Amino acid sequence: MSKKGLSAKIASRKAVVGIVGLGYVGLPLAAAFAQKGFRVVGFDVDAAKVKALASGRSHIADVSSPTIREIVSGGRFAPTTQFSRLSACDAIIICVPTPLRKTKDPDLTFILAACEAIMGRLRKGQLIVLESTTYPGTTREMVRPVFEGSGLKAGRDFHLAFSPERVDPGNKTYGIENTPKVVGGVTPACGALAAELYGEIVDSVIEVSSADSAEMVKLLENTFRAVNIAMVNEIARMCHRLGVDVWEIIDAAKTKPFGFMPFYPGPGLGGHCIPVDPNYLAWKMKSLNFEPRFIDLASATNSRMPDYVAGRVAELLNGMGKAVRASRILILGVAYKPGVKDIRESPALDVMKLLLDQGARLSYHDPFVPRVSIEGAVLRSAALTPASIKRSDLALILTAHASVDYSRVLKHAKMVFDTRNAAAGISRRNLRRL
Ligand code: SAJ
Repeated sequence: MSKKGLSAKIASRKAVVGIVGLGYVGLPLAAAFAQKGFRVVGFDVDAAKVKALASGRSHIADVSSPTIREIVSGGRFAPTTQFSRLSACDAIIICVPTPLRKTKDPDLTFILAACEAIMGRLRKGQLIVLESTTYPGTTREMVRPVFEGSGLKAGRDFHLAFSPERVDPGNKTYGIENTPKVVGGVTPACGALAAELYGEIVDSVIEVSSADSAEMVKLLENTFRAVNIAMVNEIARMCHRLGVDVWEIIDAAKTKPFGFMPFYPGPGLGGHCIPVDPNYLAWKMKSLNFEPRFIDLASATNSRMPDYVAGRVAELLNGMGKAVRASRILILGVAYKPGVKDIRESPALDVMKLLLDQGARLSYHDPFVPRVSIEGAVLRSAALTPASIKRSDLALILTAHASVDYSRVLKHAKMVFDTRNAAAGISRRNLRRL
């Protein structure tokens, strides 16, 4: 099929869209295309996930099971593990994970596996888009050669682009439709076609000049966050040393109506985006003999926060005539950010490990996380009762879930160390803040 032919199928929403990877990025994307009238084939290697989706059950909080039931029963969404069906897709969007190896190097095995699956079914006229966050050059240097190994040429026989995912799990304000979508092709024609495809489901498409540029846009967005979070974590340590309240400082600074954007200190950097994405850029730059000093400094600064928090806890306990060893510490919040159950890279786990290593007796309460395993021990979220609060020598707030009653914690606790300003506005003699 020619570019014109695919363009027409996109415009008439008759194009069959394949989504490879049905996680927090792929499944909402599949639902968005299906709800706009496209036929979508969702590919995943996890047969259990596929089976559940086929029976109308969603495993992603941002896509409801009724939505899945509706698009599956309406014949708009077909979840499958049969990658042979890729040949029937006119457009294929790759939404697989891009984690880091233990060595902090990029792990592109999932992208490679997806490309190899597509490679075997690549045919003239298809549009392939990579959404997985990766270093600049991946689409052009790695993905394109894999596909051109078929003898087909990008920009002539098939089309290839990159478009960074901007899914923010749990965000009730911004979803796929109203979040501008950046797109860049390995050729201008590729970029234009990808822009047409996304233009059918999002309000605004931002086309940039190349796939490399689109890859870099995403890394700028998330490196911006990692560096600013690191900076404010260092400011917090400065403020403590200076005897001023960092939360008061930030609240006053953010009254500046221009030229300032607040970030907040905490026990460290969690999640599967912000601690990971900047390392993809750092890795690429080091391969070009360029020293990514801001990224390295931010990573070191953020990684040091769990130790800093554990040190402050020890100081507070010492002030109460106690050692960390044998002290009962009630942890409030283990998820990586408020309102989510995700504990990936959560700094709370690092703090808990440090305190356990010093002999503390930990309990925790997190309404979103029923159990965690730390150092081989399984801890279960305890009910937050006056008794459980009173029993602790210190309550340590690490994630500020909105559903927790912090004034109640302060009422019954001997001491509260609040690393998230969860108890903002409450001043009590037994409250200390980061
Ligand atoms: N954090 C701080 N201080 C801050 C902001 C965040 O310590 O001022 C910590 C959080 O507690 C968390 C980590 O940083 O542990 C990451 O938090 P995040 O707010 O960046 O949330 P994420 O990881 O879910 O990031 C996602 C990203 N979305 C995409 O990559 C598509 C990010 O670009 C979004 O800006 C972010 O959501 C968001 O704004 O919610």
